[in-house]
Amino acid sequence: MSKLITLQEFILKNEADYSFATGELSRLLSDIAVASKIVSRDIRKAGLVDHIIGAQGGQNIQGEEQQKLDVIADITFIKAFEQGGEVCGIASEENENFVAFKSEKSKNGKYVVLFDPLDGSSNIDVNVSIGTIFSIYKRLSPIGNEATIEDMLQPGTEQIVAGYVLYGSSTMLVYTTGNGVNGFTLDPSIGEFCLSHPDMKMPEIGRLYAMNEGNIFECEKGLSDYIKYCQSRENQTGMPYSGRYIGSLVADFHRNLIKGGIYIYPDVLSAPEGKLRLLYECNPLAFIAEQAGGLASTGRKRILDIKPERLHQRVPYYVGSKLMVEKVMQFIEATENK
Ligand code: P6P
Repeated sequence: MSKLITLQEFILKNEADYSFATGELSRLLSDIAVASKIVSRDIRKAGLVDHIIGAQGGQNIQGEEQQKLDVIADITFIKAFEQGGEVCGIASEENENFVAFKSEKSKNGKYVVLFDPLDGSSNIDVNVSIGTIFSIYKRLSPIGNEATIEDMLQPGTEQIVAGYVLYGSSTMLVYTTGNGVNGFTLDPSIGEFCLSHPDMKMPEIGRLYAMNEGNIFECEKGLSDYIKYCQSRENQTGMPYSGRYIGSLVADFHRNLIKGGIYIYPDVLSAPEGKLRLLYECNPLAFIAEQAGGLASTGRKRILDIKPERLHQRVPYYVGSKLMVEKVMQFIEATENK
């Protein structure tokens, strides 16, 4: 039986991966792990404690009805970042503006974190897996000052850490520091994340495509042609792919990371820029995808190269197995060049 390696041990063992860190980043990753355990605990009891389940009654910046767990998760992560002292500011799906922490300790923090505290939260009431997505950057503004908007609007190529927590049949934390992707499963009996998926690699091709096909008549022809290709025997595997759409990005992404597949959320009439947010959904998962051998594109350009202009900027999103993302881009280009 292989030795049990906890997340803590793994972080310390790999601290040399990021030369400029002198322990702060390790502490920040540990803070994220603790906050994830708290959120996992709250989610696991959501069905039992009626004061949690259901809508909070407010709306977030996206105009989406806030579930109580959204708000609780957002507060839990913000507290962890503010109290840890490694982070000078954050941006989150649940907050219209970025938050620059005010304490002297936080103003000396080296990092900013952009995160979606609970993506897919509309699935909470129907007991479908949901997730947290996070992205860590080195601050650009001078240490000792408050964080600035420029700290938040960095291209995805500048990420130093990206990760997600999947609250599924088990709770998993998957992250990269730019040296591959590793997955940890929470063992509730000891309260530790344990290394369960070392050096994760996304299969070059898979037979699963994840898209809300209710949008099929609203998307561009190149994409609808690609979906027909997936459903035919003309595709790269010679067998029709299976449509698998959970409606929860982290769950769909994680399945494709393990089995191979593609997740698609295009620009459609009802969402002309796409639905997913660049900074705290698309960029972190794009970093992980590329580190695992996959790709992430708008259908025309690499996600990580985009220079962000707004905190809650949306982009069309194609992410997953390399050969599948390349193929849909060929379909889109072919239609454009007709
Ligand atoms: P639709 C959840 O709100 C989310 O951001 C992703 O987790 C999910 O993949 C997508 O939106 C679902 O959107 O329009 O298909 O319901």
